[in-house]
Amino acid sequence: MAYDRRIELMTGDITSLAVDAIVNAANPSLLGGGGVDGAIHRAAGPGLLAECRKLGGCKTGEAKLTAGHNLPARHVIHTVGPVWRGGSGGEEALLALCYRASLGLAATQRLRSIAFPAISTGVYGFPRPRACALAVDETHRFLLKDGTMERVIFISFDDETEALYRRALGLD
Ligand code: AR6
Repeated sequence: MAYDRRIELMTGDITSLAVDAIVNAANPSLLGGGGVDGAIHRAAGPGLLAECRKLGGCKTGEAKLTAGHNLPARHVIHTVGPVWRGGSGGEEALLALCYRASLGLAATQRLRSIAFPAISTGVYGFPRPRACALAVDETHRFLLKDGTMERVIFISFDDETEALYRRALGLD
């Protein structure tokens, strides 16, 4: 299958991207943590935490929007991926929901560019090949019926993850 040219791959730090929204792989408290969540809060500054405190948390598979504060990105979409517990607890469906909820929220806000980290593949332990394939599938499904989004970036922190995205897009 030919991949949608609105999809781009990058390697690096998501906090450096000047896009309409970067997606945060958060936890249900939305009050910060390690990994990409910690990096986003550090770069955004204390205003992000203050705004997050007012949101009342976020359930697994859901997404909430804040401003980007000191980030070059205009907004942050906070989503909570599933913790991997072997795969029989609906983890795949929940991770798919994260992508659907984040893209849906971006579309309702008329955002045109969005960047995703590999949600759940760090501390939460979701197997990377499956997570990358699922991210690509859900995004393709969304883009088929969306006329607003211009760029969906999958940003990897390491070369192996980028290779997994390339495979999922049929680029290798
Ligand atoms: N830019 C892009 N990707 C990154 C960055 C960055 N600056 N930093 C890490 N990654 P993780 P999770 C990649 O652990 O598995 C937090 O404590 C990383 O290599 O950040 O969803 C939250 O508060 C990995 O591929 O998120 C939660 O408690 C991916 O981002 C928990 O971790 C996700 O790794 C969420 O765990």
